[in-house]
Amino acid sequence: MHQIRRSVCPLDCPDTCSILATVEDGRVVRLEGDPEHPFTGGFLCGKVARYQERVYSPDRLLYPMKRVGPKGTGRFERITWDEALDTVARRLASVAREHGGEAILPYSYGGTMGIVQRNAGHRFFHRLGASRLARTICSPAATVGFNATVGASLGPDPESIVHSDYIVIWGQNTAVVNLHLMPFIKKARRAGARLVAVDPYRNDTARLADLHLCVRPGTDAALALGIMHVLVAEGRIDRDYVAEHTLGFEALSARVLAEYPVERAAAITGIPEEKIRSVAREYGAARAPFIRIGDGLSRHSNGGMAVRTIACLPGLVGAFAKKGGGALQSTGGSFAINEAYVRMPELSPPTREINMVKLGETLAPDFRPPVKGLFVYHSNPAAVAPDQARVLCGLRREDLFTVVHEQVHTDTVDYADVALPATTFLEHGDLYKSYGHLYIQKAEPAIAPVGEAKSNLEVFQLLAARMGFDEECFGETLESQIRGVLDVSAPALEGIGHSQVADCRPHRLRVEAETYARGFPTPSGRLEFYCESLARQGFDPLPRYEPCFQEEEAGQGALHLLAPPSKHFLNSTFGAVPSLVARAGRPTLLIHPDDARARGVRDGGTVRAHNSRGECRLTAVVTEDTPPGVVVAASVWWPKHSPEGKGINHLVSQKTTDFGGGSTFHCNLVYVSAGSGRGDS
Ligand SMILES: Nc1nc2c(c(=O)[nH]1)N[C@H]1C(S)=C(S)[C@@H](COP(=O)(O)OP(=O)(O)OC[C@H]3O[C@@H](n4cnc5c(=O)[nH]c(N)nc54)[C@H](O)[C@@H]3O)O[C@H]1N2
Ligand SMILES: Nc1nc2c(c(=O)[nH]1)N[C@H]1C(S)=C(S)[C@@H](COP(=O)(O)OP(=O)(O)OC[C@H]3O[C@@H](n4cnc5c(=O)[nH]c(N)nc54)[C@H](O)[C@@H]3O)O[C@H]1N2
Ligand SMILES: [Mo]
Repeated sequence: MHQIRRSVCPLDCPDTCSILATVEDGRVVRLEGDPEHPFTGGFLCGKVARYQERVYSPDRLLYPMKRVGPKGTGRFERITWDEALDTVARRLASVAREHGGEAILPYSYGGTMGIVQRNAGHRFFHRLGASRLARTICSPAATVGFNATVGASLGPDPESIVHSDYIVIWGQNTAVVNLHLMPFIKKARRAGARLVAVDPYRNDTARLADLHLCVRPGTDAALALGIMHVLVAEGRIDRDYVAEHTLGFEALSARVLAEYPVERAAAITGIPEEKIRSVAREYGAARAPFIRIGDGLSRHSNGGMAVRTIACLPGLVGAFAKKGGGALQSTGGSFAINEAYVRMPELSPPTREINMVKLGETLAPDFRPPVKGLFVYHSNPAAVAPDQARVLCGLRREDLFTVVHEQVHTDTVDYADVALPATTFLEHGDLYKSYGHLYIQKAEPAIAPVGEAKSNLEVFQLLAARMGFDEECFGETLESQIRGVLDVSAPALEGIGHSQVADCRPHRLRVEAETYARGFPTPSGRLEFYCESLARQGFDPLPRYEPCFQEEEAGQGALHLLAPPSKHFLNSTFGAVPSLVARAGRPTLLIHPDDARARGVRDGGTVRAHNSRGECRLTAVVTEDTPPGVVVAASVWWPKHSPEGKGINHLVSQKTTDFGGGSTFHCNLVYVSAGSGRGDS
């Protein structure tokens, strides 16, 4: 007997697919894309289509465990939930008593994007008076930068891209990370749209494009300013739109005319002048140009300003007012739901905030006041966080009590004092929004929890009870929290309440495709070429280009490392699926033939990549897909699946972005040498 259950992909990906799960005898045997969901369009990516392998993986944590070997060795003994919860509650209470609540750090990110489960720990840690975590590892620079120009990440509706005649994918490997947008792009191209990709290497998406602008990493703002120069100098501006809907055009045009002639933009970006001119002319002439801005390009020290600058382009040509035009960074701002309802920030005393990008620094023995208790859930910092050597060093500290609530036996679990088994999305319910489309959907569990796994919500409810937190909110059901999240009066949510989402089908927000048609949610109500609020924070109020590195940082032979997502993984989530790990092969480094030759590196050989933070070994792929000076390592491998247990994030720094304190995964210099084994350099 089999049944089809509706579900939603909980992974941190813009596509948020609607899923049909086939269940036989209580086991999930097949997952398929929901044909009724307009964005999912009836298919899943190659990763999630195999998610059932992950549910029943030999790496799955099935019961609570306590550590019996040295930290990092992953040796555990089974314990009961009662013993686990008692231990965790007792240890957290003693840390709080001896060192203060701030000595406890919750660390969580995007393992599940479900609104209730993702936020279920917040009220607990707020009540505990723990340090607050600034969840910055992904895209704050892009969000802050985009919003400085247009006010909020509202859209346009990604589905409207079918009406565009000129599509620019800027800093995103869409065919890998936003796969379900591709059918819409294909449709637009069938109707004649041109596709341009702006990326420092020829990724899977650039390969499909009509034109690939191979920009030097971290120089996108200069490219956008060069394009603006052409638009202004040649009068390819929508004057009426500019006058009515934008702020600061005179100042912007003075700057681009004086400071960003095409020759300068070409010298900075490495893109020939003629290409910059022709792209600017095509962009200016297009009926409805659409720019898909990836968060990838924002993971540089100058990334926020780069995104803000690109977001100005549609303002010059009036593209936001055209069906199929505009610039899309995220649709997240359109979901007017009340997530604070789950988080309850009002429970927190004024505690310090710790930037998650700086976990390595935070766990160092000299950090004051110290962190003595760490609670990791739905994140895998031992694999995904920057400056891996520092992170692992911190996790090894004997005086740090570490709890890890996880589905599978990750590297982070290896460092836990107590490991708790977590349910997957097929085993718990939740409400899901998206950052890449405009549908909201609820999901019920498709199967019973595997082993003794418990959801985030259950774990924090049980712990709250053990800690003696007797406020009613610590017993609040999932249903009641979903009701609270949706209980807002916003036009986008009209007719989408608790009882409507109960059908577990996708519900489209009540928003228009041209999301800024009624004005921009900026302080001036206009698209801000000139942004006063940036000026108040000490930034340049106008778009500008600032180099990522100082000259002296780039020593001889340094190469620019990009560490973007792999097609076979989603962050580190699929390290627990052997068939996907096998497909991904081994950790590789794309390197240009000239750079390979100069270093005696051969295709398929082992290379050592290193910098002041550490080193790791990878297999060289010698290819012209990457230009001279740039190397690319698809991520994120589990360190324990990497040579010598060292992942690429050994080479990534804890440096943060200009806006928002974000991560800089693509803004690192490395040295590469040929080498086969340990010890050579
Ligand atoms: N298969 C798969 N899908 C995923 C993920 C995954 O790991 N695997 N991760 C998910 C998550 S958490 C996120 S946040 C999103 C990520 O999605 P986005 O951040 O929107 O896009 P990415 O493709 O990660 O961005 C990486 C691309 O940016 C390019 N890039 C790097 N530096 C620059 C630059 O200076 N200029 C320009 N123009 N481009 C640059 C890289 O070369 C690469 O092609 O994807 C989600 N989807
Ligand atoms: N080199 C490099 N590093 C990167 C990136 C990159 O592009 N390159 N991308 C960065 C980005 S954009 C991001 S967003 C981060 C993402 O980093 P993370 O959010 O840490 O993402 P994952 O590595 O997928 O880890 C999520 C973990 O949560 C667990 N999990 C899933 N659901 C649940 C649940 O309901 N409860 C509990 N308790 N656990 C659950 C999963 O088993 C998984 O191990 O990585 C960053 N790291
Ligand atoms: Mo992310």
